[in-house]
Amino acid sequence: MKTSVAIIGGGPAGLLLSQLLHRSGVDSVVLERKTKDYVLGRIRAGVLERGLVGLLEQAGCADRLHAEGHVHDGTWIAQGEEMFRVDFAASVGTPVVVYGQTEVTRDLYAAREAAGGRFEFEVEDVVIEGADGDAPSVHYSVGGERRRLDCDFVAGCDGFHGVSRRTIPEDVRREYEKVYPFGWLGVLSETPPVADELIYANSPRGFALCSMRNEALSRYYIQCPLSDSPEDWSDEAFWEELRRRLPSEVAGKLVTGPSIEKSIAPLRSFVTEPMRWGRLFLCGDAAHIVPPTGAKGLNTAASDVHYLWTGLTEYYRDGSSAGIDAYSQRALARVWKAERFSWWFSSLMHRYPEQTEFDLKMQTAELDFLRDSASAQRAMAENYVGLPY
Ligand code: RFL
Ligand code: PHB
Repeated sequence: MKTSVAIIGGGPAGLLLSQLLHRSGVDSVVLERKTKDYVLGRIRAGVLERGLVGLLEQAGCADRLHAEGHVHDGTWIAQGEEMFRVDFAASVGTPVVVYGQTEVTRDLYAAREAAGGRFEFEVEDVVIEGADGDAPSVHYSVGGERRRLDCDFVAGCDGFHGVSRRTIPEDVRREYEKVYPFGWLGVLSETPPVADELIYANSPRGFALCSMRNEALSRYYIQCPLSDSPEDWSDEAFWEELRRRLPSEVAGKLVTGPSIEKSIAPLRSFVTEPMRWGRLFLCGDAAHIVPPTGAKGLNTAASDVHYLWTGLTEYYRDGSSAGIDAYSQRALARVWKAERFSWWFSSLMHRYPEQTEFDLKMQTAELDFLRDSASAQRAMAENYVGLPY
């Protein structure tokens, strides 16, 4: 098989890139390790920046997002029994949209299928060859049969555990990592959300987040030790702990019900540099991970896709390599700012095992400053709604 861009990974980054390239007249093939149903079953991000919404519009995949997504003009921050609101609309004039990653992925698959996009599912033993030369190829097995895809470029959109990043030689690659000493236990339930907007809560018992997917579907998280597993938490124990971490006024309104998904995600900050090696480009979680506080994971994958899509379009349309040559530097410049914001917001909201009395005072002072200062709120809002591409 032959194509212009071989895309490894059929998650949101790979699908969005494939669809945008298609709209620019550039051919691609998406290779995915799992089945489509498996990919659509993963419950992940829920908050979309304006940049991602704009890309989905350009991809021709935003109709359902506009019909069913919820525009949020602000968010609540709880500090023990107190709550204050950061008003995105008043601070920076831009909202965010609450629409699940699962739905984004579903819309992208539908668009690729309608356009006759080429996929290979359940691919195994993927090997990228010749990325440092002029004629790369991707080799993989499907149902025990070895196949070969020749291409001009390879886009490594295969997430944190994929093969693309590891294809870059170790002496070229530099990795930066911070592992946090806790995880997030997340629950999805068919109950009405406790509030119209998200609530990020800093409590003496640890962090909690009240989020949602729609009027009838809620997503809640609590900080938990890394040694916990979802089976350790009955639904009752989860709801009880969540209530204890929220201001009592909010806790009193919480509608509980059976969980339809329950999982624990560890928190990590990670960046690999560079994001390009020859004709191989890393995109999204394959190149970087952020802790979910601030909802930057999916949105940062989207900004990578923007830089790579525009670079490849310039290459095929104008014969210019300027955009692809600048890709790694442009993407990383924005990635590091998202890393900083996610690290800052995580540090502000969680309880750390080694936290001293002084550290706790610093957290309180920082939260007080955010509550009282219009410029601090503006800085937070600017980052939360997404820095420009
Ligand atoms: P994905 O979504 O991981 O997709 C990568 C795809 O590549 C496939 N793959 C391979 N395909 C072919 N060959 C191989 N060798 C392959 N190896 C892997 C995988 O099956 C998968 O389909 O990465 P992408 O597209 O870069 O998208 C990034 C986002 O998914 C990610 O940043 C966010 O979901 C992160 N994240 C969250 N972000 C938020 O903003 N808010 C959240 O609440 C949130 N929750 C989460 C998350 C990530 C999680 N992970 C990675 C475990 C919760 C979890 C559990
Ligand atoms: C979610 O709804 O899953 C969500 C929202 C905001 C975050 C993280 C996760 O910061």
